[in-house]
Amino acid sequence: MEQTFLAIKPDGVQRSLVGDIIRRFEVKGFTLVGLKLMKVSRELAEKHYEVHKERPFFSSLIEFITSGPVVAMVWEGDGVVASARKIIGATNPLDAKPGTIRGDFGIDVGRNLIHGSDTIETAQREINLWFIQAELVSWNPAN
Ligand code: DAT
Ligand code: MG
Repeated sequence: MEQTFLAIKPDGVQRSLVGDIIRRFEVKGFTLVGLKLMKVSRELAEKHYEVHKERPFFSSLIEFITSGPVVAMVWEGDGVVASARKIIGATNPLDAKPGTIRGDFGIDVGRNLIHGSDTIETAQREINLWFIQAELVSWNPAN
C-alpha cells in the first residue's frame, strides 16, 4: 500500500492547527499509520532537506524546522503521495489555492505549515529517516 510522510511544522503546532490539519487527511479517507510529536535535531533536519542544501534559504529553513515541536506522520492509501500534495497546496501559501492547507492558513513561504513527500521514492526515504518500523501500525479501517 502506498504511503507518504507528512510533518506539521513548528508554525502549525504553535498556531494550534494540528487538529485541523490532521482532519483534512482523515476526512479525505486516508489511513494514519504513524504519528509522533518531536523536537527535530539539526542532523535530522539537514538530512531531510539535503536536496536544498545549496539554496539561499537552507539555513533559515533548518533554524525554523528545529525551532519547536513538529508532528511527524505516515499516511497510507491509494495515490496518497500526490493527493496529499494537492491537499497541502503550492509551496508559497500566496500561490496556494483556497481550500488547500497552505492556501487557507498561510501567507509566508517560510511558514507554510506542513511538509509532504513529493514522490513515492522520496516518501520511502523520508519515512525511513523519521520512523522505525515498530512505530508504524498497519490496520484495516472498518468502513
Ligand atoms: P515543498 O515544501 O512544497 O515541497 P520545497 O521542497 O521546494 O517545497 O521547499 C522546501 C521548503 O523550503 C518549503 O516548504 C519552504 C522552504 N522554501 C522553499 N522555497 C523557498 C523560498 N524561495 N524562500 C524561503 N523558503 C523557501
Ligand atoms: Mg519538497
